[in-house]
Amino acid sequence: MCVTCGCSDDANPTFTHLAAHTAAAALTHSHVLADGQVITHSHPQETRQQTHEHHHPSSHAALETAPPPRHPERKQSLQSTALEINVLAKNDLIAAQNRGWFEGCNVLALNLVSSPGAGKTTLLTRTISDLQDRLQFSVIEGDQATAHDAERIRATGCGVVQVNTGTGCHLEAAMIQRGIHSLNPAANSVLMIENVGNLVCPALFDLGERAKVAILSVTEGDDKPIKYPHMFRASSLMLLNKVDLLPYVNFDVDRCIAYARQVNPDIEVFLVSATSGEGLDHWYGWLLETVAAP
Ligand SMILES: Nc1nc2c(ncn2[C@@H]2O[C@H](COP(=O)(O)OP(=O)(O)OP(=O)(O)O)[C@@H](O)[C@H]2O)c(=O)[nH]1
Ligand SMILES: [Mg+2]
Repeated sequence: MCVTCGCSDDANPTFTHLAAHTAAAALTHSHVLADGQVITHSHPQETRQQTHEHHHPSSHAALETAPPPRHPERKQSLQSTALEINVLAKNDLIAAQNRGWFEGCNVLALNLVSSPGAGKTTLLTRTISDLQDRLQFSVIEGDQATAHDAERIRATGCGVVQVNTGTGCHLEAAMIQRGIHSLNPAANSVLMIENVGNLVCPALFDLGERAKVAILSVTEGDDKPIKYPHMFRASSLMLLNKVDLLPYVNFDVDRCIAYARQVNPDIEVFLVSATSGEGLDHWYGWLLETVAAP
């Protein structure tokens, strides 16, 4: 469940490891139990159209067996708040496990966040192509549907797992844990995680990454950092992308940077164009420095 919008109550994530060309667990889905536990399993005999009943063990049996409350709405709201807290706590626990694994293997994991279409995949494919002689990359791609982005990453020769979140609007730590098992990133490599395009909910979910990198494109408006402050506060770096389009759009770069620093005084900012290549040296320099400074 997403504590911001509740979008993934019925999420049905699927994982596709393109390197192996298999739709792993195509019918696999996850349930969040009342105590925040996430259960992932599959029904091999079942088609997506069929409905089915689940009887999962719950350590929060009291929630299921309690008599009807006197004030059902208030009770429901309290239960929902408790569930949200548990979901985040569970996520944070798995994120800590992921972080420990990354640190143990000296893998730099970065969480790329932006609104849809800001240029995450374009920036990734360019970065991988330009730096593949110096760094080893693998990628976890998050999208609600399709493997389009994973196909683009695979064309660079890089190992990639596509996570389709179904109704979910963000990646969660458990999905990254599963992606790691499938990809098995090499020691001393870089794992790029492209989150689902959304400037709201991914800010809440720690994946175990070293840093969040926010990508904002100049076609989105210069006020986004102050309108969506949580994302820019949570990010170490903002890449202002599509600067090749600045002559054609009404976008005040200085105002945008001032807004970003207003919500996060420490945020670093680079102006880049993933298509023309302008400014990418700064991003590559940051990446190489971050790899070198565990
Ligand atoms: N002009 C220009 N276009 C860009 C730039 N970067 C990306 N684009 C274009 O923007 C569109 C979206 O790019 P993507 O890389 O798919 O964006 P994304 O953030 O991965 O999108 P989602 O995964 O759907 O959220 C594509 O048409 C890209 O060619 C850029 O620097 N300049
Ligand atoms: Mg993309």
